[in-house]
Amino acid sequence: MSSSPLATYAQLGLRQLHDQDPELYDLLEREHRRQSETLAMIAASSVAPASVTACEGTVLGNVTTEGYPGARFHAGCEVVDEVERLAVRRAKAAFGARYANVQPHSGSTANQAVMFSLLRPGDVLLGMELSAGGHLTHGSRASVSGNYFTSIGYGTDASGWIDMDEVERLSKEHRPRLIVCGASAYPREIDFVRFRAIADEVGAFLLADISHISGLVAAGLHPSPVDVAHVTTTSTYKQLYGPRGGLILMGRGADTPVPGSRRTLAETLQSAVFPYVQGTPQLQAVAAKSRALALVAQPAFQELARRIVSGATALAAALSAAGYHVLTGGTDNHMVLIDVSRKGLTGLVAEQALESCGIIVNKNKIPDDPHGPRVTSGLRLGTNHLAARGMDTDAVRECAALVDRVLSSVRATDTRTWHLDEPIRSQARADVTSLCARYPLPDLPLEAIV
Ligand code: DSN
Repeated sequence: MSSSPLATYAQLGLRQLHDQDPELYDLLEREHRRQSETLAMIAASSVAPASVTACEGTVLGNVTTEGYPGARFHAGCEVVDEVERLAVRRAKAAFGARYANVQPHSGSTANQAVMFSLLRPGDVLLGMELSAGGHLTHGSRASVSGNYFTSIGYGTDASGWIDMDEVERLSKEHRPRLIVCGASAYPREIDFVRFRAIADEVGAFLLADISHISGLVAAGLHPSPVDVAHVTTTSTYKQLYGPRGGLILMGRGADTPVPGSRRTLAETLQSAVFPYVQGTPQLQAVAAKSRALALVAQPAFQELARRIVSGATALAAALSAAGYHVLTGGTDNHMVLIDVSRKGLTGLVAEQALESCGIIVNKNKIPDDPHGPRVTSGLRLGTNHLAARGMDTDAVRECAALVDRVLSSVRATDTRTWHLDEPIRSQARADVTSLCARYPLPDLPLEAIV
């Protein structure tokens, strides 16, 4: 293997980078070290195994083509056709889907393909408000989805639970053509069945964007929307531990006729990705998705998924016991949302103080938040990384204690500035470094290759 053309090419690339471009090589090394030595608790990310990342550095990236396997617009595709067919088979197997499209460059592009093929400009789209935990692409005014379509937003109640009665009321009032469920900041199970019943009642399509919870769905730890929604989308770099990219999936909905056309949903979505919103696929990313999906099918992934959920449950309980207001009172998935305003902090101050100690989280808006998205009153924490490090619930409780130690010690001087005594900061940083060393990321240092 070490002298195969593939391995030689990968090693040569790193060696050339090291020798010929030390400035860039050093930056890559620094980032490698930063990820190893900090506690990432960003709910929207994970860590791709080295074999996934290796696929992205291969010569598949040199193949320019358009179309799908067996129907390309360029020659030279006999190998990449097999790569893409394998990825499609693995995506269908991982989610029990009848249809899978592995070409979307991201979850956002996957959502665009669905929206731009099923809606006309001005059609009504009902999605979760960004400020309530939805996603930019679900109809936010800041995104194309909230400008080309007439976007209506549903939210949560004051405790943070999706208000399904509001979803039903808004659906009956505005008669959307598409309802979007799925969130980027929501710690509870999503009731796909009720969403579908509402969609059917008003004649809407239902799109489930499971980007945040797709690993739990694949592992059977969250109900699957694949046979419930008309279309399901996900990004591949969050809970699938894959590369940057997206997937479109369909179960029973695949054969649904699209009103006003002679095509099924599967046929419509196939041409929505190419040629409607994308051109050349990134075949190196398709290979990396395929590798990640193979890992999702292994028993070890079930164990990882269980650790994600038990870790988040332990994190929510520990923070709650330490006096934090945990939205919805807990979590069903990988995510915990806390209100830091009751500790006299903004989300921005809490995020920055934690980062100075090597704990990486993100500020997040909470219901009725008086602050904008760059300040906020909340924090979003997640356990995808902690689970990948092999942390059990005791180790997660150590993380919670570190978070609490920093947030109890930092003093906000206003909404954006703060002070943390240096001895407290440096002790917390040292404790984070030692926790990271006890639970190392499963990776391969660059030095071992060069
Ligand atoms: N959707 C954004 C988030 O949840 O943070 C990025 O993936």
